[in-house]
Formats: sequence, C-alpha cells, structure tokens
Amino acid sequence: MVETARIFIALGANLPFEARSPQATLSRALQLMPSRGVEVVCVSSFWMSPAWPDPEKPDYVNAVAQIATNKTPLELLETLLSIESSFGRRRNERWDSRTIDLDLLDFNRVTLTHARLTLPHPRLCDRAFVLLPLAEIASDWQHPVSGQSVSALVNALDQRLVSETVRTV
Ligand code: A4P
Ligand code: MG
Repeated sequence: MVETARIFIALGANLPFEARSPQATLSRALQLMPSRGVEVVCVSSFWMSPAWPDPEKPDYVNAVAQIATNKTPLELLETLLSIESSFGRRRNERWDSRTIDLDLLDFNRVTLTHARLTLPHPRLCDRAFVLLPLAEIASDWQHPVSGQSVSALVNALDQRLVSETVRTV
C-alpha cells in the first residue's frame, strides 16, 4: 500500500505547570494548536511510562498527534518550540524532566538534516513512548527511510520498555 502524506508530532511531559498535571498541559497544548495554525487531525490515548533513562524522575505522560498545517517543517518546529515556551519549558540538560516536550516525528515522509531539525526524528525508533501511541493512531505507518512498519519497530524494542508503557485515557 502506498502511504499518504501525513504529519505526526510527539507530546511528552513529566512536570506540572502552574499547578496543573502533565496530562492537563498536553490537553491544553493540543487545544491551543489551531490558534497557531496547526490543525489537530487525530490524537492517541495518553500513555504513561517511567522516565527514561532515569526512572527515579517523575513518570511521563506521552501522546502522538496527527496534524495538518500549511507551514514548512522549520516553521512548524518554530511553532512547536513557541508552544513549549507558553507552557514553561526550560532547557537544562538533555533528557531532563520537563513541563512539555513537542517533537516533530514525520513531516509527509520528508528526510531532512538541518542544524535545527532532523526528519524523521532521529530517535523515534528507540522510544516505546513514541512508537506505541503512533501505532495506536497509524498502524499502517512505515519509517520513511527504512520502510519498517511501526509494528516491526515496536517488536524490535526492548520488550521491558514496551510492557512498562501503559495506555491510560
Ligand atoms: N531538533 C532536531 N530535530 C528535531 C525534531 N525532529 N523534532 C532540535 C524536534 N526538535 C528537533 O530538542 C532540542 C533541539 O532538537 C530542538 O531545539 C530542535 O532544534 P529538545 O526537545 O530540547 O531535546 P530533548 O527532548 O531533550 O531530546 P530528544 O533527543 O528529543 O529526546 P527525547 O526522546 O524527546 O527525550 N521518558 C519517557 N518515558 N517519556 C518521554 O517523553 N522524553 C525524554 C526527552 C527523555 N525521557 C523520556 C521522555
Ligand atoms: Mg524533544
């Protein structure tokens, strides 16, 4: 089957923002998107998992959304970064806890290596918290470079990470 063009983003959070839960932050970020030129086509469930690589940090809530926009990939990245700022995102060390993280996973199967943006997201194949929600809303998705199906990528993960990643609402 030939894949249609679609854009997917990943959402994650493990710290409260303004006394609201990470789940509430992700919901509010999705509600805000249309006013920033990003139409939300479809959203996965919210999935919970231990923080990787340090499970002593607070658990994460994650989701994947299919979106539509007239923006270019770099314009969309800027919009995602500005939405992160609206929800108090601070950049400390890499993989540190955060009020929100918005990653661009796949933009119409474009491959791009730019100083500010790599497409598809270079680490999506390693992340149960990305692949499980992606598989939920796009079971026919294939990696734009390797052509591997999302279910094959899930099967290739450390299955302990898969079993720790639990679908909630
Ligand atoms: N950048 C380049 N390509 C992209 C892209 N495709 N999407 C640049 C988004 N940004 C991209 O991003 C740093 C810079 O990468 C951006 O300014 C952009 O110019 P960042 O979001 O601050 O980096 P990060 O999130 O700390 O790192 P990375 O590699 O995106 O890793 P992850 O996987 O997002 O790690 N555990 C659980 N259970 N759930 C999580 O969601 N998330 C992380 C963050 C760690 N552990 C986690 C989770
Ligand atoms: Mg990120």
